[in-house]
Amino acid sequence: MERKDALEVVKRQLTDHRYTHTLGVMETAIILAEKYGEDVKKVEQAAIFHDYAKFRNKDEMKKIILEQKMPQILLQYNSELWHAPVGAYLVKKEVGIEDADVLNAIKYHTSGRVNMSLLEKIIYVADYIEPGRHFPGVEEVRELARQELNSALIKTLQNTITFLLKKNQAIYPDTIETYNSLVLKH
Ligand code: DGI
Ligand code: FE
Ligand code: FE
Ligand code: FE
Repeated sequence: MERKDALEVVKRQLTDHRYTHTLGVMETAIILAEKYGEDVKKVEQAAIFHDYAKFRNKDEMKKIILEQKMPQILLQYNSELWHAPVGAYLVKKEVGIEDADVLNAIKYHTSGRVNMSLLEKIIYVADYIEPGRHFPGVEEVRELARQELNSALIKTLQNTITFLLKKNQAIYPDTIETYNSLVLKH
């Protein structure tokens, strides 16, 4: 699918603010793809569709998680986590995207997972550092991303986990396991 058509499809699913975020993720992810040697068209597609399900209602997402036999543990955690696996499912079903790596980059863009592919890492980091993001510490991650992708990924996970802890939120197991696996490997 051409970039223009893909953007038109996703725009209908998103608010203006979230669409602008999506353009930022696309731009950032392409820069990372060129730097780290990933397929630019795949990265572009994953970035465009990563938040496809962000505004689906919770009951619809819950039904999909139940019916598609996704990890039921998701339902115990913040519903903010649901749009990633549900998005991968819907992008395949409604848009016809079949590339497994692209679908996994969408599926794991919120939690991460152990042994992420290069494409998955690029989308995860780009989502955090795109130009529209203004989290405390984001500039440090932008600098790390210019040097070494795994360091940027670890810092993103650290910041996210710290943010969740401060808000008294539960940490999803994949998030912790992703962090641990990277720190132990590094
Ligand atoms: O969809 P975006 O806002 O672009 O970003 P995202 O999909 O990376 O994250 C969405 C939200 O999910 C964000 O507010 C933080 C939250 N989140 C990420 N990891 C975890 C989490 N929430 C919980 N409870 N546990 C996690 O491990
Ligand atoms: Fe998201
Ligand atoms: Fe993210
Ligand atoms: Fe996003």
